[in-house]
Amino acid sequence: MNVMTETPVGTTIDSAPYAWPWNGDLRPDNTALIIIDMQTDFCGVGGYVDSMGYDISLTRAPIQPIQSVLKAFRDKGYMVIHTREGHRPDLSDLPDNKRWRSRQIGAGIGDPGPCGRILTRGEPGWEIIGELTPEPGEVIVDKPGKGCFCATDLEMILRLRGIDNIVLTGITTDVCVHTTMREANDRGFECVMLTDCCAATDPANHAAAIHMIHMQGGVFGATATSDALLKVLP
Ligand code: C5J
Repeated sequence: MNVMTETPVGTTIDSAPYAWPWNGDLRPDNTALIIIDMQTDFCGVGGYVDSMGYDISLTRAPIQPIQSVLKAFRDKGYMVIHTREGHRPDLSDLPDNKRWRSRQIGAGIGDPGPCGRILTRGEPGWEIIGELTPEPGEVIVDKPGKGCFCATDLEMILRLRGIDNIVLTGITTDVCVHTTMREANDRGFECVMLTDCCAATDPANHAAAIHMIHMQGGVFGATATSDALLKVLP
């Protein structure tokens, strides 16, 4: 029988292009929620995304669905990880080309803005938004890049906790979430992206990012809605 058509024993969710996780092994002990870059710089007034002229109502739309997933994961004892994109105040971890590009669009990383220095650690804009404030005991990963595994200790933290499955939420679907999903998939983690818990600065890019995941039988994993996950979360 084709592996894709086998029904795994255990718990799976209504996801595409296959019932996730692939082996039905979905438990609090082996599954982590990652909430990516829900910072004022990405979804607050005067932050990086706002300064670039993009519509922050798009990047704010996932806040409420993420809150629901976060509550369920906390209540059931799952691992929760938050990430923040940002650079050291001395900008020693900011590549010149990244800074140059951000200045081309009027939101220079490290430059002063309405929420402090843009995408700079310790500044108000870099903080995680109040609606999704991490609780004591939850891991916070600071990253200088788009992917959460690049130049961070995330992989070590996941391996030490015995995590196999990763539930991806946050912003933006096509940049930091997608990059992280690809990095995690290459490391052997089983990933699902919750479509209503992610957003892009362009809805077409959000849709395209989902479509890419569905290729090749789930080339990076699967996608689902938060409702589909919450309905069966053990
Ligand atoms: C971007 C992110 N888009 N969190 N960062 O620059 O996706």
